[in-house]
Amino acid sequence: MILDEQGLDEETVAAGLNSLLERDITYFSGHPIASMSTIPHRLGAEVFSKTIERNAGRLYTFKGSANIEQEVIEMIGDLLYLEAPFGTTSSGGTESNILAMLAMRESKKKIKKPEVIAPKTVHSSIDKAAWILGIKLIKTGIDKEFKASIRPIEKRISKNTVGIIATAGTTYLGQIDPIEKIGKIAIENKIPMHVDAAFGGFVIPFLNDLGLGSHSFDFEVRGVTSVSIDPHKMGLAPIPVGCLLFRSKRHLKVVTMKTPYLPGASSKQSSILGTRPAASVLATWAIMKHLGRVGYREMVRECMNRTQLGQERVEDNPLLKLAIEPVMNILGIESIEVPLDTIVMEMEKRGWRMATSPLPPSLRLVVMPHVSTGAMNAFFNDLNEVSTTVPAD
Ligand code: 0PR
Repeated sequence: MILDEQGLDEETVAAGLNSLLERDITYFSGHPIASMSTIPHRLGAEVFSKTIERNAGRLYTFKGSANIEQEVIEMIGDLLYLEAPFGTTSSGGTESNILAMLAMRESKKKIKKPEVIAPKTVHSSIDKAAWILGIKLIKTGIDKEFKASIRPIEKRISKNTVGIIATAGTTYLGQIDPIEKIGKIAIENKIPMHVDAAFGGFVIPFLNDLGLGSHSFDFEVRGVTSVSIDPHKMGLAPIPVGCLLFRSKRHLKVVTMKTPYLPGASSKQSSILGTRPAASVLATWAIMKHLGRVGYREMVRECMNRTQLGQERVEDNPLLKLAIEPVMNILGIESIEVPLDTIVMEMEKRGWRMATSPLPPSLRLVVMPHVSTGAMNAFFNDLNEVSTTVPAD
């Protein structure tokens, strides 16, 4: 591909782009069934497209956007039981986790060989953060329900520990670690604790409301010092937008950089990115204002209804097995007869976009709002065919 000397007319460009984009499998097809993103809410998409030039890295110029970012932080604080939140929006769960671990390292600056303890089910962005920040990551064991075990965490605490991490809505199974018990350990040892609720943050509060769970996972738990939550997952916002909240101002302060040549609010940045879109943050504000708790609760209810349907379809097939009773809208499906790789290959041939998890070896199904009842049934009809070695007649 070359950069043409003479530009092409708009129609030719659009036609070329469209023919290349035909290879994308969009959420509208229902086929991506292992994605944590979804079709953004219409209102959010509209706000996004009208505000694409706003820069959340230049908050002195974009003062309105700055206020709106703060209101998003406050609304999310309200959702997560934190009256006076200190935080920042980010580009997503990875950036939020890097910042949370940076805060841990910086708030215990005297420790020269910092270590963070995390159960082995944490998302790969925690490994990435440890790598970038020069932190030693100590992975601890899990129980048979794939939740963090407590004893191994306690055992690995040392004079070098700068933080403990737990997950509320694990990537593989949507499992929730025992946050309260880990929070106690954090308090007893005066260690910061971060909860990665990138996926679960917009799910668990509504599961609790719906009587589909009773989980304390956020700032309600005293030992929790930071929580990350992604509007661009179950918050229905357009990519990219995450959010990281701290309980104390001090933790935000240690991840804030001053840029002396920029005026006012622009001189302070708590994100890793410099220039970054405000559009997805503004879209988040609009979606949260428009949906309210009732709107999100209904969305979670619908996703859980379809998760239940998936659970029943797995239970109806003796050659499939659920890794755990689903906690949220994620299903981990084990295959008893046919190897997972074969199933994936066969399902991909039928148009599905699949993902597998290593722990336990299973197919991963994330029942996002775009995964309709029709898509669920079509998926399980195909899965029934490929999960057996007996050919269909
Ligand atoms: N925390 C949890 C629990 C996650 O599941 C994810 C995303 C992140 C953090 C990172 O979020 P961002 O992608 O917004 O940075 N997990 C997604 C998934 O597993 C996407 C993903 C996958 C991201 C692999 C990074 C990656 O290396 O579907």
